[in-house]
Amino acid sequence: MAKRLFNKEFFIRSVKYNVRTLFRKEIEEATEQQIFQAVGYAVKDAIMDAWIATQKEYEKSDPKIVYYMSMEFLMGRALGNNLINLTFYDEVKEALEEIGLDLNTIEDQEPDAALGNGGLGRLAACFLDSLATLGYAAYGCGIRYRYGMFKQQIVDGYQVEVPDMWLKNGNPFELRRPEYAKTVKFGGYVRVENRNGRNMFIQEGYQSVLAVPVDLPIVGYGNNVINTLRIWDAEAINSFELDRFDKGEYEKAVEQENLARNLVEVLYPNDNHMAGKELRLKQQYFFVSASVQEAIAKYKKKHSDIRKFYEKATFQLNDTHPTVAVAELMRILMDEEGLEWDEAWDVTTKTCAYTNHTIMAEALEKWPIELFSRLLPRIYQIVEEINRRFVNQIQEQYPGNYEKVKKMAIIMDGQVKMAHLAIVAGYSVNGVARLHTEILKKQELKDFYEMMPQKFNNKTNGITQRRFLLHGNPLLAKWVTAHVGDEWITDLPKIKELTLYVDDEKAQHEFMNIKYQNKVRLAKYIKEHNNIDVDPRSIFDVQVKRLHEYKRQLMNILHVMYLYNQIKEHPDMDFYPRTFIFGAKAAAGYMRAKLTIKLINSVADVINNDASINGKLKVVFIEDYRVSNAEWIFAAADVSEQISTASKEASGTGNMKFMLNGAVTLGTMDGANVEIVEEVGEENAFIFGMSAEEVIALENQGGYDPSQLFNTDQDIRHVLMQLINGEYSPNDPERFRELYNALLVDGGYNRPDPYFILKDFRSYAEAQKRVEAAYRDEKGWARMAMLNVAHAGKFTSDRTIQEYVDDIWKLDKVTVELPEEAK
Ligand code: CBF
Repeated sequence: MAKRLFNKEFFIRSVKYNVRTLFRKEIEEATEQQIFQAVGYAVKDAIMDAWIATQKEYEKSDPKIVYYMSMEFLMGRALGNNLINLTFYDEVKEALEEIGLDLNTIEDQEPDAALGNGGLGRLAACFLDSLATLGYAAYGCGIRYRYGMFKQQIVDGYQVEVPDMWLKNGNPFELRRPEYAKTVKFGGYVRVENRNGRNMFIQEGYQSVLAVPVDLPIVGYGNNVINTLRIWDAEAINSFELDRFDKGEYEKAVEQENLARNLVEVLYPNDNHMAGKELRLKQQYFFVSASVQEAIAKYKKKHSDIRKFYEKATFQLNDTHPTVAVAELMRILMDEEGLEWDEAWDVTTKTCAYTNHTIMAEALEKWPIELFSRLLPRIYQIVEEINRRFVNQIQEQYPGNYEKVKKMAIIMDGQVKMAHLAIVAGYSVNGVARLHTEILKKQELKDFYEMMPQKFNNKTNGITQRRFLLHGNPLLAKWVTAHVGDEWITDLPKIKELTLYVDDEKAQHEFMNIKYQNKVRLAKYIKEHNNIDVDPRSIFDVQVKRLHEYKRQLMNILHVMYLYNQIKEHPDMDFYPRTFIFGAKAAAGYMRAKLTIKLINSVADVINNDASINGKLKVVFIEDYRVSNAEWIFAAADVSEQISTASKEASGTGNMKFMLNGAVTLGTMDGANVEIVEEVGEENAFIFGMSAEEVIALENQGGYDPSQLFNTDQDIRHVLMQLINGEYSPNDPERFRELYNALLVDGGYNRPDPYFILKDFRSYAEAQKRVEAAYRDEKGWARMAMLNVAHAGKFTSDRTIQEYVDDIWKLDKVTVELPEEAK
């Protein structure tokens, strides 16, 4: 990979200059935050030439562009990642050391750009990294939320949500582009006017808001390609209507300003769950309308025939959240560009493609027609017409079958079903792991699959190795490069050559030593943040992800309670020391999830303070799990807990990050775990529990009766009783009754234990035993962990993106040359 030249003197001068001009200080006087800002601006400067060159190249070669539309981009920190991809990281570190600054400390000053909830948003961020690295023209289109994902504080064991003021010190990497602002209209009514025999639809009496783009650079690895993440900010068009104020209409005078402020105020912190709020729909239309307008404006700069728009642009809808894009594109094509319905539909259905990320019923977006039509009157008319035509099509294909209409219509029972709209208007519908796509085809979207099988395809998720190995785990990254060369950075399957070393004792030793050092690094973090001493020689067993019942953190902590009972009952039993590490945010209104966090912390309190068990067991809940601390956590893990109820986790991507960092999967045959096991071999993972087919079959029978297990299995009974006898809540024995009831009485869907925690418990405990036994065999474990790294090649997002390009988007690669003076 060609390395760009780095001019150390120039960089140092630039940092010093920035400190002076931004803060009127010399470097010695500046705060750490100010230094971060100064370094950030210097790095943005270093990016600028390539950013301009990339835009020029795109203008010249006019490639097809993918617009990746997403409500969420969970970017994390930019500084370190940008340096890594510029291939300047070590040079900048050295340069800063020369002037007495430490890059790691500076990196720590940067707040995470947490414009996402979890997997879906982080996937979008990995995709942008891969698109730039592979040299494809792409825009990420999203929202510049003023407050991102909330900061989590743990107070007395409970989660407390604190606003995430990520922009409070400014963001050195962003670029505001008011010259490309767009107007977005809400509400009012549609007046129809006949002009020269053609009906014109004119929206009147609306409220409008200005969408102002703010661009962030997306640096490709070592290739001069800088793509753009365009996040839209909102501004009032007439910020303050003085005449209205003079007339005493104070509220009306500030209405526009309020609309703008509220629109982009905050990210809804719901993962796999629909918020159903009016403001959320407004947010969706806001960024989608602005992005579609922008895409069309860009196209029209070079092309006159709007009927061929799809040859130069494609919209990937990241879940159903941006699905209004379908109707917005139809609106612009018909009402502004003058196309007839059929022509506009032809363009739209060749432009939009949809990714489904979940089968969880509560995540499927449905909007009441009253709300939808009031907020987006013209868009609603268009959706109604799409629905009318689609229902006709169903009736033609399945005459007299009203069940089909009921199941598949876009508008039904007073609701607009966004997934149906996305499928009907999209030219591609993809799931995110093989198993998930099969479930979509055979179960959740069966009727659609039968009617339009050609649209369905699978794109197993991936992750970027540049952030999650090269940046997050420098020790391992260097070691891998020393053994197999550095091509893995842009060609991850090359990492397979590590298999040559898995039986080499020296390599095993080095590998385990690196893991140990990473465990020491995490242990220090835990000591600083949790004031808990953990032993880096113990097994680090980690479950970090959003808190959701289907992900079964509750099963994990019940098992910890069971192990603790075992140690207490048999103090002399042979037990390999274990550290169970959790990290998870719960949606603010998700009470059972929040109670699970409290339970984990309560169990941690008891176990960590019980001197009688000699530190054999430790439990840690890492506060505010996010991208930046995740990088350290993956690097330090021995065991990767991927224990969702089979069929429920569409893919998972944490599972891939752990694997790449040499943690062994303890999991169910769910989501991408299936493919991980396929790559690494079942003997190099710990698989347990019901299969997806078994789960679905049992669900279709209405569930099962866990009281049988409660009555016959003493260990299970014991831990369940501890939920209600005050063992972990002596001041309030009833505190965890809700969790007990969910398992034994009703946990939702009118049944006990809907996520089969107790049903899978024994099998899970048995798999945990196998983990312990395997870990005792040091060489065997090293081999297994190394094999996981070696077989992670498939799970790079570079592979996923190449598949999207080949099968869906059909983009051409672009190469960017820097002008001589910038080299
Ligand atoms: O596809 C990316 C991820 O998306 C989710 O996080 C989501 O929000 N629907 C899924 O839950 C994950 O399984 C999936 O990996």
